[in-house]
Amino acid sequence: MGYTLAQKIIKSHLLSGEMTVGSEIGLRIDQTLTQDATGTMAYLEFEAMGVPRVKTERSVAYIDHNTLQTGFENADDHRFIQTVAKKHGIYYSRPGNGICHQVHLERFGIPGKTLIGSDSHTPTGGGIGMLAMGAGGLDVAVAMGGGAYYISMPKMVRINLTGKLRPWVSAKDIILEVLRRMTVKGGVGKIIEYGGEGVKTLSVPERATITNMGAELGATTSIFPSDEITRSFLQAQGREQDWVELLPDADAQYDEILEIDLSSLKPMAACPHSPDAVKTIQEIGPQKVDQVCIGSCTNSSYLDLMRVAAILKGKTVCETVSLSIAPGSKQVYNMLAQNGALADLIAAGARILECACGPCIGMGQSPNSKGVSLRTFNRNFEGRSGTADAQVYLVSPETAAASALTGVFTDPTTLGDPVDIELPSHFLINDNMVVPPAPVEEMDQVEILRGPNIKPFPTTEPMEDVVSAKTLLKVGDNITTDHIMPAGAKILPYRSNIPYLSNFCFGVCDKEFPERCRKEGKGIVVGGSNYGQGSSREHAALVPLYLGIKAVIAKSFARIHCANLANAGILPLVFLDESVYDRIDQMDELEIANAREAIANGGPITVENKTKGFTFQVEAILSQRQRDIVLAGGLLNYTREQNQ
Ligand code: MIC
Ligand code: SF4
Repeated sequence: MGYTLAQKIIKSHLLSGEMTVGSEIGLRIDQTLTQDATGTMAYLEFEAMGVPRVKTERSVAYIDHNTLQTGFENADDHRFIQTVAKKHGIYYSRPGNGICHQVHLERFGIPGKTLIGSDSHTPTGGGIGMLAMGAGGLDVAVAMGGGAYYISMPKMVRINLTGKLRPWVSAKDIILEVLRRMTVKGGVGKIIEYGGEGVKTLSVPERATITNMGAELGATTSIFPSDEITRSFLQAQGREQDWVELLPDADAQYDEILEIDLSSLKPMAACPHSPDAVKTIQEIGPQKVDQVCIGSCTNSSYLDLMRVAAILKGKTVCETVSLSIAPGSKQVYNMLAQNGALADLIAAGARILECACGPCIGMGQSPNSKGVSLRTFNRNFEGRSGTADAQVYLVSPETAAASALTGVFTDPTTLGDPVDIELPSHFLINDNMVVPPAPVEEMDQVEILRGPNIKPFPTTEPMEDVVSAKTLLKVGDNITTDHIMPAGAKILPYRSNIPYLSNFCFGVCDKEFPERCRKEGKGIVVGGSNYGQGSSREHAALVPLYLGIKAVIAKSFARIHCANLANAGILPLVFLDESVYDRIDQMDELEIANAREAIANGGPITVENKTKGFTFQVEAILSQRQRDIVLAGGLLNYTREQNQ
């Protein structure tokens, strides 16, 4: 039997385990990336491991999230990351150089290599045939130290693309269609491989839009073949030597197959507040729009912004709309400046932002009250924009630009003659904003500079014999890490200050939660299905840990968050009978007797609801290795134990 594309890369990087669906496999990691919002913590963890120099082929530290700098905190954290990078063998992409995923695709990604990043949109690298996955900061730290990255062997899904997109229909519409069909939990435990004749009609940036937003399916990752199109992209980036051909075997077996006829797709939008609430622009109708934001790691490539510039050229943004545009990288920005497209954007009235995540993570550009905001981003979770009652829709750059001009939802297919933009045969290459690490012989002299915002991360104790605590919060389905640990301009600067962050934990759901935790000293959270979807931020585990949360009992978990809970030493438990969820109320006291023994042995675990007087069963969806990690009180303790 032949192999799929992903299976081939897994096979060539397999350090432990069997490639059978659901069993834990350990992978050798060739490349890592971090961004600043998760990076500070990841490098503190890397330092705690005591490895002098990274053991990967390439590790890059990007600064792209926390670039508002409204106080000393961000600048201090950037300086910390810059000095850590210099000392320990990591390349440092300076603020202004662009969004990690866009820059990594342009300058560092290599087909057939493995990449993990402390950011859930790391699968963007699948656009050039990498096996690229989002992970918690601690897992990235371990990989930088030469350790394996563990996942459970995913199922393989093939999405067959046929036909060709009609003019004005975009790669964003393809991934919105996939989200519409599969939903935000449809990809959990799966790798999505794109194939079929339609693949040949998509450029690398278009493929990267699709693999990027595959994160919203909950998928382990998404991947495209590495073909002639990949080769010309790498050639245009001056990196043809990095190209290898990578195709699935003709007799590869897939667990699921989906067909999408590209020529049947229409411009679409994901409606508030979920990336899978997809409708066509025509179905939504000509509703009023208050704000349009173009950018983010999903849609900020040269191709995207050239199309936007062509639509805006010679026109004026509607007087009731605020349009902001953030180019994805310095390369894109510089090329637009050189060829005049930037002038067209400025002349039309666009507010040009620096090359960074910006509004996507609530760093500025929060919409007006109840404002309708059309964004080319990948997430529209409630409150993420910084305005609690904003209505955020996710759309293609073409739909965004067309709507910015009219002030209402506008289907770009009504714009008339298509704009035909080709990828350049040579991108502008200038890596002067990437600082290389110090040579080995000089690394000891590099001093690491720490600001007062950097606080030690929470320490943990080995798990107790009996886990007994009150249900301090009960939440519903699809709780995101933005609910658990919000981001945005007011909080994001404190990512290296867990005690301060704890004041905002679950703030979107229940402002009293942190206080309740402090009063009770320990607690359990009860959740619905797909608990912890979205970001890779390990703060969504470290902060609850700091607040005394011992276990989360949910109907199901998102992959990265589940691993982050285990790494932090918090028990992720799933109900064996989901209907029990309805019988538990906030403040019910739950107890697991013999918890250590039950975790060590595996299998069903009995929980007593002491308040209501009944018992029910749960299961820890953990590998043997993760059971040992939880028993040790988290991955750092476990690693220390292993090294003793
Ligand atoms: C996001 O898009 O939610 C983020 C901000 O990029 C996160 C990382 C973070 O929370 O720092 C992600 O996607 O992992
Ligand atoms: Fe940055 Fe937004 Fe991409 Fe996250 S999704 S990496 S915040 S641009």
